[in-house]
Amino acid sequence: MSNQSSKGAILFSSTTFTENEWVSRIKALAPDREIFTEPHPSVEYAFLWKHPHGQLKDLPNLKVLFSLGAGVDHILSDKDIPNLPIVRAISDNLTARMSEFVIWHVLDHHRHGAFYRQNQRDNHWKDIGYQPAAHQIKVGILGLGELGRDAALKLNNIGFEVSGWSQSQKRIEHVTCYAGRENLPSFLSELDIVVCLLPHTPETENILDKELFSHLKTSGPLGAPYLINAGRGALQNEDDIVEAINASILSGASLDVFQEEPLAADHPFWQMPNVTVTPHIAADSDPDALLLKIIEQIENFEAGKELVDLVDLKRGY
Ligand code: NDP
Ligand code: OXD
Repeated sequence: MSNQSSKGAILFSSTTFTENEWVSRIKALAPDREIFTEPHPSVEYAFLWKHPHGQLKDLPNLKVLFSLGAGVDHILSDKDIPNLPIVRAISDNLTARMSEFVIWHVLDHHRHGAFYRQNQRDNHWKDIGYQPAAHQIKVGILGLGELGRDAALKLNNIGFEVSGWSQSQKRIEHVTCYAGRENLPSFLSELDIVVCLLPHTPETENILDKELFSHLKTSGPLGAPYLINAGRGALQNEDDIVEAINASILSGASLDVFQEEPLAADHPFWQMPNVTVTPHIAADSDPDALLLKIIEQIENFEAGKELVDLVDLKRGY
């Protein structure tokens, strides 16, 4: 697994990514570095996606932790992480993939995809009646960071009326921006489609619950609003989502992330006709694009430059 070198060694650690595939990609991009898949005292950089917790605590030469995803909850939930800079994945490739996912599902709800798929299964030629245009549909994005902002701009380009909500006030052309908990109810009260692209932090955990749904309007051009969550499963109260759909508080949902992944085979979501389940693939992006950026960062760091895309440990994202 290793080749001799004086350049900083890398630890690749993941409980879910295919080790051989990732290690061979890292080797190809950083042929002059040792690569370990188990903790080793010479390791200087850790590439992490859901690593076994506790593994990083006694590595004397470790300098930087790199998340192989945009989210860093998988690192920060390890009580034994050393106090070192954490760099998260930000790449145009990943951002573009997420926007594809969001647009796919917004359009599916806007154009009543679940209704027409069911009619096809029933050999039933029937239209929905009046089909509103994109400009009549209000899409709101929880989270206006790297991913939310790009999705907002692209949805606006298609013609949707777009708003967004974040911690700090944003200014984005053609997008109505709300900030702070106190403005969450008024943001929600207008929406036909709610898209969640928040990180998982203590403040956002379980935010998609019945209290939040109580601020949604009860009807609009699509009927009750739809929910799309591609942030994290820990953001959603799954019982409340099932209940809200059964009570027609939500018309349906597209869910890419779950409290427990993989989603249990007996979870009600699988059988709900107006719920689309995808297996955490929303921003399934090119590993080489992510790795190339990380290796470049390491080279720059070793040349004395500042790290970029750092996690703010106080905010937790
Ligand atoms: P960013 O850190 O760039 O953006 C996060 C956004 O959420 C910011 O606008 C931030 O506000 C806002 N936010 C955070 N906490 C709060 C809060 N308490 N109240 C209001 N707004 C809040 O993250 P990304 O856009 O890069 O990624 C977002 C998340 O998407 C990731 O953390 C990850 O969980 C998820 N993800 C999922 C993927 C998938 O395949 N399903 C793939 C990639 C990411 P502010 O701007 O003011 O700081
Ligand atoms: C990520 C993810 O955070 O894939 O990048 O969920």
